[in-house]
Amino acid sequence: MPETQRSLVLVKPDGVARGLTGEILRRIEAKGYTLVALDLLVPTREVLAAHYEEHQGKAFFEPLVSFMGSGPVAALVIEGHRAIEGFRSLAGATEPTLAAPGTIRGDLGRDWGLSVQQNLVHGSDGVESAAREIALWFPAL
Ligand code: IDP
Ligand code: MG
Repeated sequence: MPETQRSLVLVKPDGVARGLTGEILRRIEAKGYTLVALDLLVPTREVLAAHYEEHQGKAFFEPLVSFMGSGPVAALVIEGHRAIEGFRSLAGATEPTLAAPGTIRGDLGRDWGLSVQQNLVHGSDGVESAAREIALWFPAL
């Protein structure tokens, strides 16, 4: 029986600032996933520190939290069979230089030589992280 999954997706501040929100949403919808929730907000440090708790202590943690709080982010919840894995596939590899052409990061992103990779999107990486992240960003869901 198909198991519907939900994933938390963020269009990061670089994606919103570059006017790529619509293009990224278009790719998600064209793939066939359903939008369940959508918000545009500047996230607080508290939310970002919790969101990226697995990366605390790493060299890029502070630059990452600073970058993610530098402007509006489009936060969304998407839904579909295997949507968690499917969005990670749409997004491509973390490093935009290595991300395959055809992916969001591969087609639209590049390395800017900064201390944190500005790679346009976040997507939950598993069922447990998706549940945790959706509760963090959309407590009403
Ligand atoms: P992911 O977003 O592909 O899941 P993670 O390893 O969870 O990648 O890292 C979270 C975010 O932190 C990345 O999307 C990227 O913006 C940034 N990042 C990860 N690793 C590095 C690094 O080695 N140098 C600079 N920034 C990094
Ligand atoms: Mg990750």
